[in-house]
Amino acid sequence: MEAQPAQTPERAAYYKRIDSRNLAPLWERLRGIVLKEPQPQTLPALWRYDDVRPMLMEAGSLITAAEAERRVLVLENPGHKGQSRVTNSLFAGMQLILPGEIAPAHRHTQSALRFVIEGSGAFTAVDGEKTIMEPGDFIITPSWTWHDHGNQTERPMVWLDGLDIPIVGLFNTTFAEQYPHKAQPIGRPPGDSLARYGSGMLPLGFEHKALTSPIFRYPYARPRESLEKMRRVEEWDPCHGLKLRFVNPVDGGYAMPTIGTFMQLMPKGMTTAPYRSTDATVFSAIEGHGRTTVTGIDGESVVLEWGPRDVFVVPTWHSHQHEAAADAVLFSFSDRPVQEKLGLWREMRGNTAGNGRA
Ligand code: GTQ
Repeated sequence: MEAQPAQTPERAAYYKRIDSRNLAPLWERLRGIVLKEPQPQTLPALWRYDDVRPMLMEAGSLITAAEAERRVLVLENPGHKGQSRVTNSLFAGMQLILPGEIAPAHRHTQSALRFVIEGSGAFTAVDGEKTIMEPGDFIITPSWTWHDHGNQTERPMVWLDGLDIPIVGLFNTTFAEQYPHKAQPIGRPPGDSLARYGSGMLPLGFEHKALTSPIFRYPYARPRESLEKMRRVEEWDPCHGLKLRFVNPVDGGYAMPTIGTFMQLMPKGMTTAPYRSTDATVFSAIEGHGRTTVTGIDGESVVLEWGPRDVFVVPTWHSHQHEAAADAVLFSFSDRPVQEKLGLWREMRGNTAGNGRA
């Protein structure tokens, strides 16, 4: 890189003068905006569920779901304080619905995923269909669909929310509105979308114009069983163990247009090979425990120790290695579909130096 241009009184006076005309010298800015490689502000971070849960329950006694609209503790990345984001491009939060509560119906252009952490049998209603939530389920609220959440069970229900709020913010394309009633009318039986679209088949003549998968709920049992069967052939990916991608059955693409979702299994004792990619990733541990060593571009390492229900973040272009102390299953999500569509996504496997592109 070229050295920073020298500062002279003439130049300084000139910069000041052009600033009043809303002009700026690129040669003073270039090094800060066109970087040789990513320098994310996002920090590696971990939220232990045992720490978060009591605080979430405390929120449950401070405010109702109805008053809060969404009773969510934002998982705010310490590198993005005050910005309500878990990575530069994504939002994450822990949402609590207590027995008898309804989080009122609304819709927004932001897409949401729910990854169920605790409780059983509460529902989220999307587009006239109630979707029952069970631990480990991945559930989708597509952009601009009415959704309300309700809990008619005896126990609190907690899930991890992932939304593309910062992406929609970047484009200034946010729209939101309240439904005139607390809950939307239900027009189809629970599980209807999974029955129609989630069996490796599609109804004849089915045309789907939306960009999001028509399946609202991907129950945990299915990918879990796939991983269990697949492990028998011992074809481990050195960087990921066994890693599956949730797909939209209509086109084989990601289940959501802006957020990629994944589930992986690593057998007890596995240490994955170093891996980095341009999509900062949010992990939610489901089974097992282990640790992830995350190494930044400056070579500094952080060790994140995780167990079931913990959430952790690996920032963009940070090399990481997982060590599974017991058979471990991780759910994860990132903005990878967006990066791929824009031709920006890169990965680097192993320790080789370079920028991941020949
Ligand atoms: O459930 O609709 O975590 O609108 C943030 C914004 C959840 C939701 C969040 C939302 C929702």
